[in-house]
Amino acid sequence: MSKEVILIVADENYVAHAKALMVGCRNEGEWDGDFCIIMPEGCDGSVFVDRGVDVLYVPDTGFMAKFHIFSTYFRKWESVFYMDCDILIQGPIRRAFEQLNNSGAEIICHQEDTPAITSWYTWDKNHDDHQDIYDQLRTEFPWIEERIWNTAWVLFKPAVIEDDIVEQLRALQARFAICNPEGEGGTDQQIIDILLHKRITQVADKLFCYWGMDEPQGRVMSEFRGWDGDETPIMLHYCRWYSPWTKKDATADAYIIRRLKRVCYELYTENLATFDLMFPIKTKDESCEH
Ligand SMILES: [Mn+2]
Repeated sequence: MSKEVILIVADENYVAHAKALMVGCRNEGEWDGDFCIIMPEGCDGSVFVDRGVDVLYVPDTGFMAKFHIFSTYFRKWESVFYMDCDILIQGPIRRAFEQLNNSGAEIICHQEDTPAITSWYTWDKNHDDHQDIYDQLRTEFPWIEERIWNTAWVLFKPAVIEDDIVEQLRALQARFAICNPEGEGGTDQQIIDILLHKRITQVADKLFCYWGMDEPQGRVMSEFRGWDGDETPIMLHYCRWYSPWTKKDATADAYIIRRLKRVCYELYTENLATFDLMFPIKTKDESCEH
C-alpha cells in the first residue's frame, strides 16, 4: 500500500473510461502507487477488485457519488488525488503530490475564470424565479461571487477533512437542489465550492488545467491566473464535450494532445486496450497482500 492514492468515481457507464485513465496514470503519468474507485451501490466493480484495486460502494448516484471522495474511508492514505475520467495524463503525477506536501495546503484545485454564481445561473435555467434562494446563498456563502473551484481534480489530505463533510454536502444539495438540478446541468462542483471554497488553494505551475489552456495559443503569461506561460501541465481536462473517448474530426478542437503529439481518441483506445495487460488479475494470495 502506498501513502498516496489516485481516486476515480465511476458508474457502469464510466468503467471503460476509468480503466483507460488508470493505464494513462501508469504509462504517461509514471504512477506506480494505489488506485481506488468509488461506485454507486448496485454497480459491479469486480473488474477492479479482481486486480487488487479497492472499490468503495456509496449510497448515492450521479454527481452526488462524488461527494464521497471526502469519506473518512480515505484516511488510510496520507494524500488523495481525485480526478475526473475525462482527462488525459501527459507528465509525472508525483509532481502533484509533491506540490501538496511542499505547500502545506489542505486541498488543491484549479480555479476557473468565472465567478461561482455564473455557473449556478448557467445551469439553472429558471434562476430569475429563484432569486429568494440566491439571496440565501449570497448571505450564507458570500464567496459565491468569487471564482469557482473546478472539481475535475481535487488533491487533498484526508486527515484534515471532518467526519461529516459528506453529510454536509448531501444536505446542501438537498437544500439547493432546485437551483442545482440533477440531470439538467447540476454538478457536484457548485456544492463542493460553497462548502469548502475558503479552504482550497490554487494549483501552482498550471499543473492541471483545462486542455485549451495548454494549446500553444493558450500558453501565455496571465497575472489573473498566476501563470508565467511556460508551465508544463501533467494532465489536461477535456470536459464531457471534448472527452477523449469522443472520436473527433481532424479539424475539431481537442483532436490532438499536443505535447504527446497523439490523437486523443487513439491514446484513449490504446490505453483502454492495454488495461488487462497492465493490471493483471491477482491470485487470492496476492490480493491479500494488503
Ligand atoms: Mn470532467
